[in-house]
Amino acid sequence: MAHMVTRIPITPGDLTDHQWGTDDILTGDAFGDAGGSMFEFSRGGNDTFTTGGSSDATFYGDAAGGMFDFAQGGDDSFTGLSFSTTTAYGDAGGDMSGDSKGGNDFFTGGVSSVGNFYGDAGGNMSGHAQGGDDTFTGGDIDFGAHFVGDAKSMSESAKGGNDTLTGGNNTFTLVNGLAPVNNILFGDAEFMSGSAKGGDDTLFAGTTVPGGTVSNVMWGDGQLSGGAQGGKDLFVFKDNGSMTVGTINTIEDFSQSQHDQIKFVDVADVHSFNDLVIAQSATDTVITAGADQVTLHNFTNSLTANDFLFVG
Ligand SMILES: [Ca+2]
Ligand SMILES: [Ca+2]
Ligand SMILES: [Ca+2]
Repeated sequence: MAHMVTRIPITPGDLTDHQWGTDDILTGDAFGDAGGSMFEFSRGGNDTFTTGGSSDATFYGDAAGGMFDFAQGGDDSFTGLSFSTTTAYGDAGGDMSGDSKGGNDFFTGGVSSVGNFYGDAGGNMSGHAQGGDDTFTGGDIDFGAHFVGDAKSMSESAKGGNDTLTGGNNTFTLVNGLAPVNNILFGDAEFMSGSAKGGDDTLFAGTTVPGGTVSNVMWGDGQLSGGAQGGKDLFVFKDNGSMTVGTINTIEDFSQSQHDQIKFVDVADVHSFNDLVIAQSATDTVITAGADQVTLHNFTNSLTANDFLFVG
């Protein structure tokens, strides 16, 4: 027997059964599909959130509440958002549990904003919840990006998606001049416990024009406890002409057993492992690559050529 699928316009309530949200184009504070939660076999539509503003704003790709049972988020796009503080959740503002699944969402930071973006859930992912493969681009963010690939926290058997996160760049703007841009990037979640498993994420450091400051704090996975496991993550430091990643870059959870790697792209005079200067400083390892520097926090193993990739 075929299930009755009904497309439901944006509702302030819940989506249940086989209800499926419509595909919408939205401006200002908004949720893409449900103001409540999503249950059973409900699905979110593929929504587009656009347009800037001046105050703070919050966006939910699918549900402002949680996603439970077999609920599935749509593939949503957040772009052109230029509020003072923009908070966006790719799928659910709250928790995801059961066999719920996040969609593959796209986030782009706007000028003069702080971006707090969560690829899937603003709360905890538990049960067998699965994050989507989300893409974050900081763009010319004025003060900083706080990007989390999947959820605020992950527990039980939740699994993170394979996400791509690019920090914001420090370019001169009328609002901020050249004040520091601070990026904090988590490939999966701020806290991971139980049997949670991180995805294979790619993190790009943000850059700055000469005379400016950018800092990049990068977590391939997040803070692990219990039996939680990290994925195979790639950390990319890419200079763009006179715009560089600078020296205030830290990788908080670099792991050789997880096969993490560090990639330098178009860094002047850096073409191979032999061009790096590697030194230990207390419990950290400091990698100097030309004019750029990356510090591996709480890492004192020997680095080898296998830990690095080079382009340019
Ligand atoms: Ca949606
Ligand atoms: Ca997502
Ligand atoms: Ca992830």
